[in-house]
Amino acid sequence: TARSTAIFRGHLVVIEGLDRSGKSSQCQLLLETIQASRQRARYVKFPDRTTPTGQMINSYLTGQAQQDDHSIHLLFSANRWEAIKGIEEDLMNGFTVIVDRYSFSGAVYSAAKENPDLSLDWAWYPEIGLLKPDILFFLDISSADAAKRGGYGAERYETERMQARVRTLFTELFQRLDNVHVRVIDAGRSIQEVHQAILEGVDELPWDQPLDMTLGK
Ligand code: T5A
Ligand code: NA
Repeated sequence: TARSTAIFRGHLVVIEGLDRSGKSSQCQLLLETIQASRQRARYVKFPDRTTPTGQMINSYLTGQAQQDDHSIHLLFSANRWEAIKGIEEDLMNGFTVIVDRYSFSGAVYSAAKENPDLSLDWAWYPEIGLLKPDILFFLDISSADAAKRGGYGAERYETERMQARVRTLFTELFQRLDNVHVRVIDAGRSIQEVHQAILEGVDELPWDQPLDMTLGK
């Protein structure tokens, strides 16, 4: 039978990774490639520093403001929750939504602070019930390769000790979340090679799956 005018929803594609692993570069390339093939796509970055919660987060990250560890953690989470309805609408309108950092960064960076009252479990909890990505690409890079891309910047979490803990915790979190489709990508390769690896994963995604709001359940 002829395929009717059924419009499939877009894919929720999340790109996570260590600092300077090339997330933003890859999101941009993926966006361009999808749009060049005449499909609809949008780019979303977390934290979104433009909203009121995002402005508070930005002040914290740049050292202009102090925050309790739990309080800043919940602001990062709120910054996602306030965006999720819009993302859902875009997906239902057929846009592939490319997300630059998501709940996984959210849990891992807070838990990496070694605050005994802020475990990975505690940090994950506020993310439960957000949209589950159709695929999550984890851009993995050794600290040596990352260092070649320029020194750490001035923002709060950009220290070697913090980065090492973040890497360990990402692995721990992915092991726990056995229903999330995670693909680890060697991000030490050229920008084009990494792009090809991501495209292969995106091209394999089915088009007929319902939206899944069960992240972490
Ligand atoms: N955070 C975030 C939380 O604590 N909780 C949360 O909930 C969230 C969402 C800000 C901080 O907030 C934390 C995590 C962060 O510490 P951010 O704004 O995403 O988060 O951080 P950014 O500084 O924007 O991102 P990164 O520094 O991690 O950079 P990217 O996006 O990974 O890397 P990109 O693409 O900008 O590339 C970096 C450099 O490397 C080059 C690029 O040209 C660029 O110069 N490059 C390559 N060079 C060689 N080979 C390749 N394959 C390359 N790919 C890129
Ligand atoms: Na970035």
